Amino acid sequence: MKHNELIRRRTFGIISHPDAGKTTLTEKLLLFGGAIHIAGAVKSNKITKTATSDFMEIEKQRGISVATSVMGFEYDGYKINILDTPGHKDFAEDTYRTLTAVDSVILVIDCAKGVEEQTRKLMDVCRMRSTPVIVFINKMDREGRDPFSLLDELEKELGIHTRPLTWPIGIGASFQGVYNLYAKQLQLFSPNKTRISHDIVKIDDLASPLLEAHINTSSAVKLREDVAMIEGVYEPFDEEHYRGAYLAPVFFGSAINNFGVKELLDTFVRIAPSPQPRVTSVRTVEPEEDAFSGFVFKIHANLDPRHRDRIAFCRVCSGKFERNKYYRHTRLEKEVRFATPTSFMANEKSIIDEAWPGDVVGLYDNGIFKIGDTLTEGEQFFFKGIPRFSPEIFRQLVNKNPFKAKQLDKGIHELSDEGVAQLFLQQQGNVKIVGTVGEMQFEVIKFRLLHEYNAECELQPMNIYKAFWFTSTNQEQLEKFHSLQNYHIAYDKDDFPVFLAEGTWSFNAAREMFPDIKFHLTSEFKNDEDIIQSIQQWGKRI
Ligand SMILES: Nc1nc2c(ncn2[C@@H]2O[C@H](COP(=O)(O)OP(=O)(O)OP(=O)(O)O)[C@@H](O)[C@H]2O)c(=O)[nH]1
Ligand SMILES: [Mg+2]
Repeated sequence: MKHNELIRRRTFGIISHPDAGKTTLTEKLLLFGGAIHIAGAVKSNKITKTATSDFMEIEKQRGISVATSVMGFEYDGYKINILDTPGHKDFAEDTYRTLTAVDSVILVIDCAKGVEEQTRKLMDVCRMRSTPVIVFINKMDREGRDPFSLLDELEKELGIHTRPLTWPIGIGASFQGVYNLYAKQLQLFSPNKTRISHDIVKIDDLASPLLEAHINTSSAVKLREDVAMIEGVYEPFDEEHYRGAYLAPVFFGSAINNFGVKELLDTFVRIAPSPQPRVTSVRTVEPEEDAFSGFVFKIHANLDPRHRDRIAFCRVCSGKFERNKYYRHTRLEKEVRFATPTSFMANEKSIIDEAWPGDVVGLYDNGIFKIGDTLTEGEQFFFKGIPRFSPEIFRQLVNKNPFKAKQLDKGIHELSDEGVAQLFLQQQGNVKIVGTVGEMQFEVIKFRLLHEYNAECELQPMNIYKAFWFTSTNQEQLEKFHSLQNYHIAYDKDDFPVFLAEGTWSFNAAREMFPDIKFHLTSEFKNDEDIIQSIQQWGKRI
C-alpha cells in the first residue's frame, strides 16, 4: 500500500519566464485529469472566467500569476501534484521556495522568444538542486524560431543537454502538427481550445507515402530530413540521464490549443521521479520511512474571501500524514494536531484523512507557522534549503487612516509571514520597514492590505542598500556595533537583528571596523544551532 502510494506520485513545478504559458498549460493538464471540464481562456476579454490556478483578485485583474498555486489530480493511475509558479521576477522568491517542494519541473519556453532572463535564473536553481527538467516549447501556433536553433540555445544558455521526443511540422500559420519520435505517430494540429483531440495517425515508416496523405509534400520532405538529422545528431533518449538532471527531453506544442500536451503528460508520468529524499539539519529523510515528516514552503492568508483563514502549505516528505494525529512542530518544540487538513484543487478545498510523500497538505494556521517550519513524529530536525534572501528595495510603511492602525498592523504581519515581503521593525515596532525584491510586490501588498484588511497605507522610499543579518561570538564587538549603528539596526520577524546599510561603503566600513562580526545575505544561518544560541543570549541582554 505504502509502496504503491509512493511510486504513483509525481509532484512537479511549472516554471518559465513570464507569459510563456504556464497557467494555460496547467489548466490543460487538469483537463486530462477530469479535474475541470472547460478551461477558462487566460487573459481573454471575452471570457470572464479566469484560469483555475489564477484565483487571487489581483491575478484576475492583471492576468498574471503573483503566487504559486497547487493542484492535485489523478491520471492513468498516477496521483499528480502540479505547482504553477509565477514567472515575474518580483515574485521569484515564491517560485524559488516552491522549487524546494517539487521532485521535478516542466520548463515552458515561448517558441518566438527562446531562453529569457528568468529562464536562466530558474534553471540555475534547478541545476543547484539537480532537479530533473522536461522542456515544453509552447505557442507553436504562432510564428517562432527554427526548432534546431532553439534547442542549440537551450543547451548553450542553460547548460543542459536536450533530446527532442516530439518534432514540429511547420510553425505559425503553417503549423500542421507534431511527429512523436518514439511512438512513431503523427499528431495533426487542429485549433481546439477546450476538448482533448484525437487526430492521431500511426506512421511506423516515415518513408511511406502515407505521410503525404496527411501533410503537404514539402512538409513531408522537410520532416524526413529533420528526423534523419535528429537521429544522427542526438543520442537516443536515456531516462536515467533525465532523472540525473543531465538531459532534458523536449516537447513541442501549443498549450492554448491543447496541442502536444497529452504527449507531454503521458511521457511525464512514465519517466518523472516519484517523491525523492530530502536533506535535514540532522540526516537525509527517505520517503519510504514509516514516520511522517514534512515542511511548510508557503503560507497564504485569505485564500477564500468568505473565510479569512490562513493556510500553511505542507509538503509531505516521509511516512503518512493523518488527520487528528499529534505531530511535533520542531521550531516551537510543541505537539500540534490538525482537525481539518485539506487537499488543493485551485480555490476548491476538501478535507482529507491522509496524505503521502509528494502530496501538499493545506493546514489551517492560527499563527503557529512560518515558512520553512518542519513537522515530524517526534524527531528533532529541520528541513534545509528554504532560506530568505536579503531584499533589494526598502520602503517605510506609513498608515493613512489612524482608525485602521490595528488592521494595518495585523495585515502587514500576516503578509510578511506569507513571505510576500519581509518586515523589519525599529523602535519597538513603531517604524515598519518593508523589504521586497521588486516593485510589483509593493503593489500586491497595498492591494491586499486594502482589500483583505481594509487598511490604507503609503510606502515611502528609504535610503537603504541592503539588509545584512549579523552574528558574532565576540560580545564586545556586538555591543559596540549595536550602540554605534543604533539607527541602522532593525529586527526581523524572528527578532534577529539586521544591519541596514546605506551603501557598499557603509557596509565595507562596518566590516573593517568589526572583523569578528559575520554578515549574512540569506537567513540560512538560522539553521545553525550554535549561532542561534549565541544570538538568543545576546537578545536577552539588550
Ligand atoms: N498563441 C498562443 N498563445 C498562448 C499559448 N499558450 C498561452 N498563450 C497565451 O499567452 C499568454 C500568457 O499565458 P499564461 O498561461 O498566463 O502565462 P504564464 O506563464 O502563466 O504567465 P505568468 O504566470 O504571469 O508568468 C496568455 O494570453 C495565453 O492565452 C499558445 O499555445 N499559443
Ligand atoms: Mg501564470
